This record gives sequence, structure tokens and C-alpha cells, in this order.
Amino acid sequence: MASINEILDQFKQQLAATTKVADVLNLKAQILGKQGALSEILKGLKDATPEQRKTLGAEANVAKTQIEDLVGAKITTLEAAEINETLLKNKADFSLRDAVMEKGLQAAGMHPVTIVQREIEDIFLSMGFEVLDGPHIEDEWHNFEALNIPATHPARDMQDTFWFEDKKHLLRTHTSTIQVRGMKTRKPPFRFVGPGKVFRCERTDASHEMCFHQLEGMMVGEDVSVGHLIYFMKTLLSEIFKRDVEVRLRPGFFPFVEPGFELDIKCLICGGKGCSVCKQVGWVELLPCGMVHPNVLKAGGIDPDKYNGFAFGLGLDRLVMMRYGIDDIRLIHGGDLRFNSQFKTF
Ligand code: FA5
Repeated sequence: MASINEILDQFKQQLAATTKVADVLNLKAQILGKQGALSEILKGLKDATPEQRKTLGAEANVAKTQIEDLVGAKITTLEAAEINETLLKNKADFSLRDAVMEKGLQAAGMHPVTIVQREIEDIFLSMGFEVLDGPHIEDEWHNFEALNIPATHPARDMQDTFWFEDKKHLLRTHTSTIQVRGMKTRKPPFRFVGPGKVFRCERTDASHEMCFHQLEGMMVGEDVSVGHLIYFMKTLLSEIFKRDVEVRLRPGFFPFVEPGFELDIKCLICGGKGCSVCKQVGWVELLPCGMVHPNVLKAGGIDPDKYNGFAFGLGLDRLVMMRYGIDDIRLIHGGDLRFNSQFKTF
């Protein structure tokens, strides 16, 4: 009896001194494990009288339950302390922002493209899509060939390219490169979006920049249809604009999709009357899309006889312009803090 109490007291002292979950578990094993102190006492019961066996057995069981309860409580306390420590270490320090403001410097807030990009990522994440990234510097194969645009194809001229001196590397002209990389690294079915900067050697105007943003999307599986494509595009636009917006779907040509479509949005700057953003047409090209061409699936290592899919390449800056009523894309990229700080801040 005395030794059960001793074991228990010693255990309590040692437990109080432990600071790690692993040490608590070791301590428990030293007592309750096969070779543990309490187990040894129980083994010795075979030589005791029936009366002693009864009392000692009962006491040992009470001690065992007590030890298990103490171990459980200690682990809960240690884990809670660990969580609190992590929270303290990772907390955001807003005092820095306040210090900056006190010095008269302006906090710019989040860039409107970032705000809208994150919202779109969340919308697609909630619909089971992954969010992928890809490099700005690409090779010809990822930007053109894998997308069914061979060297001699006139479509290469559709996107004026910034080439590197080696004539093999370029600044990606569209986020469709992310499609190629995404296909190569996963097996169907899959769905992902890939936002990012793209670069084109173009003259700038109210709706054109040399460096702008796109958001690619792709879904591949056994029975993907135009119906899926339209459903996801509609969901995206209604979530972003939180109201009905007028869109039109018309045939569009891109070598990497068949059939291909252009999804235009009624210009929200002029309400469709015509302005410099929509080039007086009343509609803004926003969301080219289509069913992935079999050659593209093949380049991505996917069997086009078994699988099909849709893809789209959203013009992110233009969507931002429509959402906030910005009438010149160059404002988005101008880096003017007076412009940037009009949007949601941290
Ligand atoms: C493409 O870049 C295709 N890769 C999109 C695609 C993906 C089609 C998947 C089918 C399937 P396009 O060159 O039209 O397509 O550009 C896509 C969008 O980017 C346009 O609708 C437009 O909103 C935006 N955009 C194009 N050029 C510029 C520019 N210079 N400045 C700002 N936005 C632009």
C-alpha cells in the first residue's frame, strides 16, 4: 500500500516539472507501461494473500485511473499553452502602421487588383478549385507550342511578345502557361485557377497596358461540358458584382480551345452608351473561354479520348475597372497612393 502511495506522490512531483507532451507520455509509460512501477506491484500480487490481493488490486486501479486523469489534464494544459504561444508569436503588429501614420506617411491599403483577385480565389476555392502559381519568365513551349500555337501560327502575332536575347525565353503573354504546368503535374479530374501578371509589347490606352493581370481557370474530367463553363462564369460574375450584370457570349478564336467563346460584359463605365474604355462599342471583352483543344490536353499528358475540359482567361484589370468604375487602366498601375488608398484598407 505504502509503495502505491509513494509511486503516486513521486509521479505527481515529476508531472508538475514536465513541460513537454512527450515527457508526460514517457512518465506515464514509466508507471503504467508493461515494465512500469505500478505494473510491477500488480505482478507481485500473485504471492499475496487473497485478502491483500483484493485491497491492493482495488488501490492499484484507483491509482491507475488517477494517473490517467492527471496525464490527460496535463496534456490539455500543455497544448493550450503551445497554441497561446504560437498566437502570441504570430500576431500582427499594427503599431508599426500607426507609427508610420504618425510620421505623416500615408498608408496605401490593399491594391484593388489584390482585393478582387483574393475574392475570386475565395469564390473558386469554395467551389473545389485549387489556386496555382507559375513563373513570369517562360519558354516558348509553355507559352505557345503546348497551347497548340506552333512557330508558324499567325496566332503568335495576336500577342506581341517580349523576348529575351536567347530568343527562347520570354515574359509570359498570358496565364494559359499555368494551364500547361497544372495539367503536367496532376491527374484528372482536377480544377484550378491561376492568377498573375502577364506582359505584352503593346501600345497603352484606357483599356490596354503592357503589364496587366489575368486569371486563368481550368477544369478537366470525364464529362465536362459548356454547361459547366457557363455555370462557373455566371457564378463568378454574380459573386463579384453582387447584382445582375449584362453579359454576351459570342464565338471567339483561340488555338487552344474548340469551340472558343468571348464573354463580354456591358460596359459599366458608360452603361453601354459608348466610351473610351469600351472603345465606343458598349461592351468590354472580359472573359475569353472555351473547351480545351485535344492537342492541348495531349501536351499536358492527358488522354483526350477519355477526358475533356474547359478553360478561361479572365482579364483581371478590366474586371477591377468595371467593379469600381475606373475609367483608365493606367490608374491601376500608376502607383499613385491617392488612387490606391481609396480602396479597402488593412
Ligand atoms: C488570352 O490571353 C487567352 N490566353 C485567354 C484564354 C484562356 C482563352 C483560356 C481561352 C481559354 P486575350 O488575349 O483575349 O486571351 O486576353 C484575355 C483578356 O485579357 C482579355 O479579354 C482582356 O480582358 C485582357 N487583356 C488583353 N490584353 C490586355 C491589355 N493589353 N491590357 C489589359 N487587359 C488586357
